[in-house]
Amino acid sequence: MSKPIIAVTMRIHGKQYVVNQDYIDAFQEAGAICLLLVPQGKKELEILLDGVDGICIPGGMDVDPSRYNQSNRQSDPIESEIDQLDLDVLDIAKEREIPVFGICRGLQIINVAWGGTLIQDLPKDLIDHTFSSKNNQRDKGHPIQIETVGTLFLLFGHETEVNTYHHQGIDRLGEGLKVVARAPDGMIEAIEAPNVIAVQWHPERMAEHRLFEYFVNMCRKNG
Ligand SMILES: [Mn+2]
Repeated sequence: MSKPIIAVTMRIHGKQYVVNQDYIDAFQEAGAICLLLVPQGKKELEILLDGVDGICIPGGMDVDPSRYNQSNRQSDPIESEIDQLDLDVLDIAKEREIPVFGICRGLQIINVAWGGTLIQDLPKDLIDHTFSSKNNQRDKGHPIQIETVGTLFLLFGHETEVNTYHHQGIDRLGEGLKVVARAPDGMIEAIEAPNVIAVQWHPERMAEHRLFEYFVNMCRKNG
């Protein structure tokens, strides 16, 4: 069985392009080949994405709120070059119907690319969505309730526990996206659309990798 190629967008740390190894390990264990993308022109990205079977938009910094026409209220840090990279790649994915898997910031910028907005700094009164990062809990954070439609329900059933490392979240949902999971405080924790699945938690840091296996298989069928 041939291995699908999954392109993963990189992040910036100081003067270095970086990618968290957990994503690469998870995709490779699920049977994929990883191609890493750095910021560059959209035409160059179009060339690199020829023959790519799937795209992962991983976690990272906050999206510049000017991308959804809002002034900055505690969106920090932001990195315009990385926003442009993710948005260009998503644009190409939409046009070519390449499957997309969004994780944390990935879910947030997918929502922005589909015309939605973000909550720039989540209130912490009911659930502290930064909980896992403070307590180093890779598999625990809060439960999510899963809608019976969509892929997530097939993988996890009505409810599961996820980690939580985010201070932003979806406010107004982008057009054409469907909410498939929420935290008990109402926070949107997963969205789907044709060829798109995105989650607000970090499945690459968890012990089980059902989502990666599902996504890699989905890309295999497409290719
Ligand atoms: Mn959360």
